[in-house]
Formats: sequence, C-alpha cells, structure tokens
Amino acid sequence: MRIWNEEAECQPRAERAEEQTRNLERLVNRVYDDLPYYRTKMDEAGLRPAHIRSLRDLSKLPFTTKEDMRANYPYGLFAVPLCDVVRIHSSSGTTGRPTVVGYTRRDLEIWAEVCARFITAAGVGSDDVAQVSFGYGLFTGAFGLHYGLERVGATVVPASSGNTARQLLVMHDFGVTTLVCTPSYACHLAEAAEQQGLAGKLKLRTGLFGAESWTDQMRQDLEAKLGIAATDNYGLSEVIGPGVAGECLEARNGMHIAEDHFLCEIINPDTLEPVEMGETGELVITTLTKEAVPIIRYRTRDITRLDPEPCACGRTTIKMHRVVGRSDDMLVVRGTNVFPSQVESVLLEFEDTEPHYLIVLRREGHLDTMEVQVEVSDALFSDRMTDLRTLERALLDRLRSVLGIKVALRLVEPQTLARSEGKAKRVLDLRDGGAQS
Ligand code: DLL
Repeated sequence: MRIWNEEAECQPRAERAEEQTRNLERLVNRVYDDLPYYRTKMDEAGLRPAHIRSLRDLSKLPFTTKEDMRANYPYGLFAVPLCDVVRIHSSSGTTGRPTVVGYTRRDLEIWAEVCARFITAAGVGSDDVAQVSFGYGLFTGAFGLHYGLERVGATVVPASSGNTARQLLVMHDFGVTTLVCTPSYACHLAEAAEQQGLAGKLKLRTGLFGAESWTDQMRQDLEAKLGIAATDNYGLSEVIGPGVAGECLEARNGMHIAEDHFLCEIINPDTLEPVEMGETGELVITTLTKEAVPIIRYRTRDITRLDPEPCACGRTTIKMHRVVGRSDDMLVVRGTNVFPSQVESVLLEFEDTEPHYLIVLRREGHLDTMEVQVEVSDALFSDRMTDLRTLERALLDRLRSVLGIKVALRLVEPQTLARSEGKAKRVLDLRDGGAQS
C-alpha cells in the first residue's frame, strides 16, 4: 500500500521529536513577538519563550479555547497581515460568533499535503473518482478534501451537499469509487440508493468519512450497505480543517496524526493535567507549522486517546482513536454522563434498527428524562407487533445496562426522523436552559 510522504510518515520517532522541538521553539518565539494575545497570556503565567526548550515544556504553556478565538474575532489571532492571507474559512458552530481562520499560500500547501496523506492511507489515488459531498463554503470539509484529492491525482467530483437524488445520479453515472462526506450523510445516501434499486450497481469502494463522531457499528453498517471500506478522518477548522489525522486501510483502527505539523496531547478536562499515554481524555493540539493562525494548546473538547503502538502499515506516527464524543456533547441525565455514541453503538447492535435516531431530553418535575427514538427496519415494521415488542424489550435492557440509567424508547416508522446532509443532530434538549444541539 502506498505511503504519500514516506520521509515524514515513517520518520524515526526520535528524529521527529527533535524537529518538533525546534518548531515548537520557533512557534513560541513568533507568537510572543507578534501576537499581543499570546504575549499577555504568557506574561501572566510568568513564562518567556526561553522557558520552552523541550516537548515536555509544552504543558507549561497556557491553553487556547474557542472562547479565546471568539474574543479575538475576526482577525485578532492572525499572525500575518491580510495581504499574505489567501483564504478564509470559519467553524461550523451554530451558536455565537463563528471562529475565523486564515491560510497563507504555504498553509494551503501544507493542508493539501496532510489531506493527501490520509487519502493515500485510505487507499485512494489517481485511479479513483471521488465525490465530495461536503458543502463547499466556509466549512473546511469540502475544500480540504478537494485539494488533497487533486494532489493525489484523483478525479474530483465537487458535488457539494444536498439534493440526494442528484448525488446518486452523479455517483452512478460518473462511476464514483470514493465517497467523501459525513458518516450520517453516507447512511442517508445508502438508504436512498437502496430505495432506488442502485445499491448493487455502484462502483463505490472507499468511504472517506469525518467531521462528526460515529461508531464501529455504524462503520459495519455502511460497509455492508455500500460495499465499501469505510475510513475515518479527523480535523477541526481552528487547527486546519480535515487532515489532522486519518486511518490507514491496513489497520482501520485509529487515525495516524500528521505529527510533524500537529502536536497532540491528552489532558484530563477537569484537572487540565496531561494524562498518561493511552488514557482517555480531551485532545489538545498545537500547530507547529501554521503561518497565518498558529495556535497553541487548543482545547478541542474532543474525547479520545492516543496510541503509540507501531502500526502494521509502517507509518511511525502515533494514532488517535475514534472520538467518542465531545466534552460539551456529553449529556448529564440524572447525574449520569451519557455520550450519544454509546446510544448509537447499542442501537446498531440490533439488526432490525436503522442508523437513524434522536435522543430527546425533557424535564418532568425535577427529574430529567431521556427518550431514544429510533427507526426500525421496513421488514419489521410491516411484520407482527409481537416482534416489535420483543425488540423493544431487548433494546431497553441493553440501553439500561450500557448507560446505567433507565431510558424511554420509541420505535418509529422507517423514514420519519430528519436526515442530515452535513453533521447530524442527534440530541434535542428540551430541558430548561438545555442547549438544543
Ligand atoms: O469538521 C473538519 C473536518 C471536515 C474533519 C471534514 C473531517 C472531515 P469543524 O466544523 O471545525 O471542522 O468541526 C470540528 O468536528 O472538534 C470534532 O468534534 C468533530 N469531528 C471532526 N472529525 C471527526 C471525526 C471539521 N472523524 C469538530 N470523528 C471536531 C469525530 C469529528 N468527530
């Protein structure tokens, strides 16, 4: 299997660490000199650039949060004049001000490079026809994948998001082999393809899925329905967009991080202290090479763990595991922490449920209630009621044992829950003050 940049991806770890250290020192000097925001924060912490001499010193540096980025809206964290910025993107956040990021020409080069790495790792190359079904616009998903795919020589079909019937027509008629979108939209496309009798007639062989969390159960479901190898890739606009990490086809078990560009740590989100290697916590990222908007210790809120085990593919980069959720997605229901991904993995253990679900939270009196709505398969719905009851009982038992709380369940008819064309909305929080996400 091809490796896009063997020198960088298979570099001995000690050598990579030396380069990371040099780039970290350079970065800290640069932001201290050029950006009042970082200088003030470092001064407040009693830190000078000279205090950062090794990767271990990273944890001395202050964190940067989404709120910090918003407070500096729109260009306060830009480290170069606008005349050197050739592209702007912004976060897909639905609440408050968006966070704005800029790219110099060299940033765009590096972005295409890191995307080319994970695209190649997923087995996609110049023989592929790739349909990009992310929305083109301020969202980083489409442009990041687009230039990465062009870089590896794939034939890019910039379908953008929406209009599912047209997506399928293009997919079929253009002989698309690689589908690029969110896993939830891929589910929707798979379902629509089945309905239109296209399921066995597509040439798809790979899915490059990212931008939201999904489970291994969802992967199996997509692979079976679309006849593909489904791969996961991760990134966020504040750091670059897609391209921070992606899975290799050989292992499909954790995403290789482009460590020469992004320094990753995991912290305990309560104590803010780094955890031991391999432990789960919040991912914090420092950009080592970004010019326009370098960022130090960005708190992603994404919950995952790092895996330093050597990988069968030969890359020496450490991997990050599937994101199990965001710390701000974590639901607290009657004092118990619940991640939507836990619900998803239970639902997809059952053959008669579809990967379309919604979690509804309400407050009744002083008590929080959680209802899980899930679509059941066409076959089961038109079958006998007794089968529905059996499924309902089994699902309720399993949800209770995995989540540790009692939940209500509503089995709904196929095609009744809203479909997403981008990032899925899995939670409707109707409690007082509860954020509706
Ligand atoms: O979603 C960038 C991206 C586009 C990544 C396309 C991959 C593919 P934002 O809109 O800023 O950027 O959202 C970033 O999305 O902090 C995670 O919570 C979530 N996310 C991104 N990729 C994954 C993934 C893009 N593979 C936020 N698994 C991040 C789980 C993901 N969550």
